[in-house]
Amino acid sequence: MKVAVISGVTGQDGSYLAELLLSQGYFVIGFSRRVSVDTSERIKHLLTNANFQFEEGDICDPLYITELLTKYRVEEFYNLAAQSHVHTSFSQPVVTTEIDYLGPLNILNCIKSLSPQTRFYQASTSEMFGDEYDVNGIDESYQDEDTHMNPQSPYAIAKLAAHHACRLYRESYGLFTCSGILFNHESPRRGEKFVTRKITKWIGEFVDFTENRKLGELVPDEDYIITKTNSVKYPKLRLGNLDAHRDWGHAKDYVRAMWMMMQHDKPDDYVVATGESHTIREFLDEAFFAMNYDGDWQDLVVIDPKFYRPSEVDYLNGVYDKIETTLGWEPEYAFEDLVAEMVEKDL
Ligand code: GDR
Repeated sequence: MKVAVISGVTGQDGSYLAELLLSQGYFVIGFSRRVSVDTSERIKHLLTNANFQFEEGDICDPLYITELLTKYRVEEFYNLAAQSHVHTSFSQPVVTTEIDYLGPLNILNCIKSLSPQTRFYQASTSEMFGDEYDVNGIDESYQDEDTHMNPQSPYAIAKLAAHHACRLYRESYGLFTCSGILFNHESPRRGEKFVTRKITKWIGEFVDFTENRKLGELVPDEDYIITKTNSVKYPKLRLGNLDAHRDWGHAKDYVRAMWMMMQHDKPDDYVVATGESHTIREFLDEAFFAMNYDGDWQDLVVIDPKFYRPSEVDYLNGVYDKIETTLGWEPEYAFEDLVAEMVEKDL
């Protein structure tokens, strides 16, 4: 039985990947770092599976990784653990660098010394492109594996360092290392601080609160949604920059891409994206459409400078030709279906 390790198994991607690997007959060891609250919500249904082992461990701890690699014959190691919130990385740059760069570097060193046959997957990100893009013959902007990278946050800088470490250990020591340059990927399991889930969760709670009461005409107010009859008073949805473009895919599609990279005979780096870019405004259009709201969502949303970042990534639109040609991967979920699924789950 193949043994796979997933760091950050309690996250959105970790939980979907664990399900996929178990369905493929793997023995899966998933770990995440100890915190005082229960974070196992997304993997609760896997805890009774005899082929799934959940542990507490930290990617930055050489002893833990050493013991893992000596105790088990690990064939595939997926590093999904990260401080993954871009905005947070501006206020916690050092911790972000420790987790997002020194963590994978620690794993690579342990693999190199103790278990060089172990295949390693690194969760790289479209944030590494920062403000860079290329332009094609029909004037469309895009990013692919050859686009120059100019990271715009401490998070992206740490991820880019790890991306290069991964390539270096492949080229210098012959390790099987792959980096997936994943564009934004969402699902009903997405963390509540990321913009898509923040929106759909707010919609779910708002609908619950109003209990089908028709809003009708609203009293103008900066912070609250107030109906003329006063039957509803509810805090507005507070968001930052609505004009950034993101290429949003479904996390389920993206963990399949991770696994496919690790099955190929040659390790490499791949962009994983949908090739479709939307603004946050367009996500809001689609989400309020899915909830059947008949008014103007702008009456329910307030722009709060608190959610603006010191530096923004304005435009992301990935070309996934390389992974499609080499591995036969393509996304199955359309943008509209993704938003509808997220809204439906939160309703
Ligand atoms: P991102 O995801 O930074 O792209 O990174 P996020 O959902 O946080 O932001 C997307 C865009 O929405 C704008 N925005 C807001 N974002 C948040 N979180 N909260 C808000 O209230 C808000 N209002 C507007 C942001 O400014 C941004 O432009 C995600 C993470 O999962 C990374 O870990 C991963 O590497 C990349 O996707 C690919």
